[in-house]
Amino acid sequence: MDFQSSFLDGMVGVGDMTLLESLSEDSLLQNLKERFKNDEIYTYIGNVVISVNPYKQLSIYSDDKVAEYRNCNLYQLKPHIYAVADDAYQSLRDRDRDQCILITGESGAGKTEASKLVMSYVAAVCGKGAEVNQVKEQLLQSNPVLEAFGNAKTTRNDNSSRFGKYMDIEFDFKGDPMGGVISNYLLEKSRVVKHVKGERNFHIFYQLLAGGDPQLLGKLKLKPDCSAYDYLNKDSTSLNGMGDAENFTIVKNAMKVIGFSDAEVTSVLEIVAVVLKLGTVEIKGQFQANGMAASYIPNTTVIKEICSLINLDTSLLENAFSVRTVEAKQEKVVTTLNASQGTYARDALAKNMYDRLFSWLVQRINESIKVSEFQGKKVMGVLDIYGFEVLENNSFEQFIINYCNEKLQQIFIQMTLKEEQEEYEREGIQWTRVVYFDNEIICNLIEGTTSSILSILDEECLRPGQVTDATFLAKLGQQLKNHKHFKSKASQNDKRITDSTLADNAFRIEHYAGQVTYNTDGFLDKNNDLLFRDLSQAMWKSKHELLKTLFPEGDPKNASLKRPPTVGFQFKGSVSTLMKNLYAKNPNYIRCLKPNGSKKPSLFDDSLVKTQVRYLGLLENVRVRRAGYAYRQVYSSFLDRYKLISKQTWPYWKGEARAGVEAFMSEINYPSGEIAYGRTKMFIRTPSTLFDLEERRRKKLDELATMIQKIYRGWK
Ligand code: AD9
Ligand code: MG
Repeated sequence: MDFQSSFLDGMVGVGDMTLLESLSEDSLLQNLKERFKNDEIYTYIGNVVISVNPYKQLSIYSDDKVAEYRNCNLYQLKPHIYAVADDAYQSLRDRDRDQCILITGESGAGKTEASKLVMSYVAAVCGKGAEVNQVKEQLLQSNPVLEAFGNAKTTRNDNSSRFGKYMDIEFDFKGDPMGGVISNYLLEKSRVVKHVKGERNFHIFYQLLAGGDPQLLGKLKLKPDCSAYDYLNKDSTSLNGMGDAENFTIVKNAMKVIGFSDAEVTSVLEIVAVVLKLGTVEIKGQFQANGMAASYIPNTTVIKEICSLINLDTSLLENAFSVRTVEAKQEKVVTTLNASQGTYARDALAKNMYDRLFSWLVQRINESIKVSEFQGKKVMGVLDIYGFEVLENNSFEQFIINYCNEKLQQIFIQMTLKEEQEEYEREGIQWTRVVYFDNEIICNLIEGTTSSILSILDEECLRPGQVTDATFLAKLGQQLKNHKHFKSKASQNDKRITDSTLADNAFRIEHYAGQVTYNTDGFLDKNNDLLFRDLSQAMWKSKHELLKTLFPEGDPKNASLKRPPTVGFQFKGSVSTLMKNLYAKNPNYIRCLKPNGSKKPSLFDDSLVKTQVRYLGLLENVRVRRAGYAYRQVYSSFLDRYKLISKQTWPYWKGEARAGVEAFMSEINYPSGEIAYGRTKMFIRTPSTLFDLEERRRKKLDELATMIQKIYRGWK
């Protein structure tokens, strides 16, 4: 894709940063700032779009705008996300190339909004007709449903995606959407039972309580009051500008459009209610006659309500919270749980139930939007995954999220360089490779088959004997002490640790995006993600159809099922599949920036943006883009714009476009090497040459205007 010279006409700053006169981090930053202050939130680096979150509604997404970009001559249009969407769509439809839209940036930078804008643009410009419209609606309506169940308010973002999402939209040969497939990546399920002050649980809980009518709440045995539920932070239930009750109506409607039956919606809400209520089941400890601690439930009202909702014998659930059965060598050993183990079991059940419900929702949506295999299918993939996160306390979840972002950065580097190189080769132009920071070393540190953080974690999880988060950390320290991007105190010999902020139970990774310290507490547990068998068996015995299907391992027939793979192992597998999928497609990039940390409009925090510019490698991106030639354009468009500077080509040129360009360029004596003629495009090495051409064009336009005025006056 070649974005035309949108920096040219009445543009604030420079619309394509490959054309910055003097390139430095500061000039790049100033350009973004100047544009942002004028509500120009989109800026290009060649074919990459930088988007700065405006934190306010701009009038740039109207139907008129869609029409403008649709029939666009990109020539004079301002940079816009619609331009990328349009280019990707046209290339898919007319050039038969599968596309992917990669949206990256930190939490709150605007990825999810960007993905929705791309989807709505494509929906607006592709085919019409009743059937196609239904498909479009279903695809679009998957967003509110998945956001309700998978997004939550965090300190960084009121609507933070707590899962990763990749959606393939499938088109027929005409470019009409036929359906799609959604893949979901690791939901942050720990949020179900715990979240820090100022944050919230997943939106659906609040939506149900605020928007459910008395009859529904009565049926679900819920009170319309968040403070009645321990899993909902009592001090943080309001969400600025977002009405939970209104959103509940939107979600219910979206489920209907997708094709959920009333019974399915009820089943889903029953499980949501059960999860909420589990948090209020109080588990206490007592000593038995044999001196062993045992847990019990002093007040059985809630557990009875739960069991009536899921059609289960109360004693089965009570039992699952108070004992644990372990089968060893065909022998069953039953141990009693103390109060904290009982509470742990309760929370584990709530987290698993919600997580499995979420995956079921994705599958159910996929069933509705599924298309059977057909010839000539074209695909556009849209990736919206949780952004890079650095919190005060970073745990396993942040480790996984940041690992994923590391892989995305890798694919960005490889594909940008590859693409650039290929373009020069295609056009038959000489180019020297640019040195770019390659984060492969960090990816290997995390996911390598041996001596990587994930491999060591799995070893510890699978090793019999006394394994703890501390033994895991010690092993990391031993094996990785010489790694440039890793630090921990676990290794006594590590002389590099002079930093007192690195706690004994933590390790630090030097990510491409900066240092992050991870607290290892809970790593083993979260990676193992084992649910006591008593719990899954109890759930499977429930006569609640949906719930039962969520716990297949509870079926005695499946009792001999092998140990499920660890969370890290599974995640690595899905990331690798995702990467293969992305590599096979033509990439389009949207790189989102967060202008400030307080979610405010019109505030541009230089240092915050600078950090992001740095870690997104934007400066290198510009350098790569202009390492050879800063500007390139297909001959016909170039001729159209500049033909008026020469009498040879103005007003008409009858020959080939390339010959026309060569004709007028030969009249100007640019230094040798400044211009190169490729097979379909012409290339300009430095921005000042382009500006010179622009200046010549402007003068010519002025002359023409004066001439016309004279003629006009002569007439009068
Ligand atoms: V996270 O990694 O999921 O926590 P995102 O997805 O990058 O994050 P999101 O798209 O949710 O961020 O944007 C955060 C908020 O910024 C939105 O809820 C909007 O209020 C605001 N936003 C983002 N983009 C735009 C925009 N183009 N126009 C107006 C925007 N507001
Ligand atoms: Mg998001």
